[in-house]
Amino acid sequence: MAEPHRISHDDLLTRIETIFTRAGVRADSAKAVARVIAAGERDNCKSHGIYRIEGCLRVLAAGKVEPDAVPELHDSGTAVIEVDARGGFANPAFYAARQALADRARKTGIAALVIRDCLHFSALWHDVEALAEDGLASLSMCPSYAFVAPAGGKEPLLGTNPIAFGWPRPGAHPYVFDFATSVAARGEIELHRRAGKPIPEGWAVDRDGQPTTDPEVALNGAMLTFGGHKGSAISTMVELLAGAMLGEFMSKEALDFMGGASLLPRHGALILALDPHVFAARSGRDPIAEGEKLLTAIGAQGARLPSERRFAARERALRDGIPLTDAELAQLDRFEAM
Ligand code: NDP
Ligand code: PYC
Repeated sequence: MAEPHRISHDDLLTRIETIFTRAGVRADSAKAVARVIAAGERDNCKSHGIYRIEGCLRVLAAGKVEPDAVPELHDSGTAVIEVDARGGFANPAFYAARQALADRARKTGIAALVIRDCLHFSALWHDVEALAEDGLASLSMCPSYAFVAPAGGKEPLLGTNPIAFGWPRPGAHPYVFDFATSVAARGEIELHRRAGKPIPEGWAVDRDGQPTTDPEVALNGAMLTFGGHKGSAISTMVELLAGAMLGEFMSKEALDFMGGASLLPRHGALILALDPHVFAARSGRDPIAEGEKLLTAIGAQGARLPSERRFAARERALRDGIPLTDAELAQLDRFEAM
C-alpha cells in the first residue's frame, strides 16, 4: 500500500481555516470550526475530521447556517448561562462562553451552558477536554437528526445523540469518553458507504425493520441504539434535556426544519460543568486523587481507558504529521479552489 501523505497539524488547521473564510465564514468562527475539524484528523477521528468540510459547505451554500453570526452571551449570574449561536456554528458559541461557564462552576460547584440555535456537526470530546483543562468535570450532550429507531420500534425518531464526559487528571490526559448513543455515528456509516464496505451487523435495520449490513440501505432505514433499551433510554434523555428542556429542537424537528438529511442539523446543546473540589470540600478528601485510584486500577488490569487511542494518535500526528490519503488531499485542494 502507498505511504500516506503527511501534513503538520498547523498546516492542516490553516488550510481548513482558509476554506471556511473563503466560503464567507467570519474569521473567528472559521478558526473555531477549523480547530475541531483539524483536531479530529489529528486524533484519527475520521467521522468528524475533514470529511465534515463538505457537509458544512453544503449547509453554507444552502443558506441554512449564518456565516457571520456573532454568538451572544446571556449571563444573569445564575447557574444557567446561555449563549445564542444565532444560527451559526456551535463551536464559536462554546468558545465564547467557555470562560464564563468555568468561572461559574468554580464559584457555585455546578453550572450549565445552554447553546441555542447552532449548527452542530462536530465531536463533543473537544469541549469536555477543554473544560478538563480548566480543572472541571463535565457532561455534554445534544440531539441531532431523527435517524435512529427507539428499542422495539423501527421508525427513525431519535437522533444519534452524542454524550461526552470529561474528568481532569493531574499531569495526564483527562479521562474522556464521547460517543453516539446509536451503535455507531452516522458519519461512520457514510464512510463505509463511500469505501464500498459493508457495515457490521447490529448497526441498522432496513425500512421494514430487518437487519442490514448494506450502508446505503442503513442510511435509508433506521440506525439502532447501543445497548438495546439502555441506549434507547439514554438517547431519549438527551432529547428531553438538550431538546425539550431547552425549548430547542428535538431530532425529529431538526430534521423537518432542514427539510431532509442532506444538510447538517440545527438545534441546541447542553453542557454541565462541575468543580469536583467544591463537591468534595466538606469530605476532607481530594476528589482528583480519589479518582486517580480508580483510573490507575483500570489501567493496571490491562484495560484501556476511553480516548487512549485518540491521545496516542495525537502524539504520533504531532511527531510525524497527520496521515492523509490522496483522496483527502485532493478534497482539500478542491475546497480551497472553490
Ligand atoms: P466510538 O465508538 O468511535 O468511540 C466511543 C468512545 O469509546 C471513545 O471515547 C473511544 O475512545 C472509546 N472506546 C472505543 N473503544 C474502546 C475500548 N475498547 N475501550 C475503551 N474505550 C473505547 O464513537 P462513536 O462512533 O459512537 O462517535 C464518534 C463521534 O461522533 C463522537 O466524537 C461523537 O461526539 C460524534 N457524534 C456527533 C454527533 C453530533 O450531532 N454532533 C452525533 C453523533 C456522534 P477512542 O477515541 O480513544 O477510541
Ligand atoms: O455522525 O451521527 C453523526 C453526526 C450527526 C451530526 C453530526 N455528526
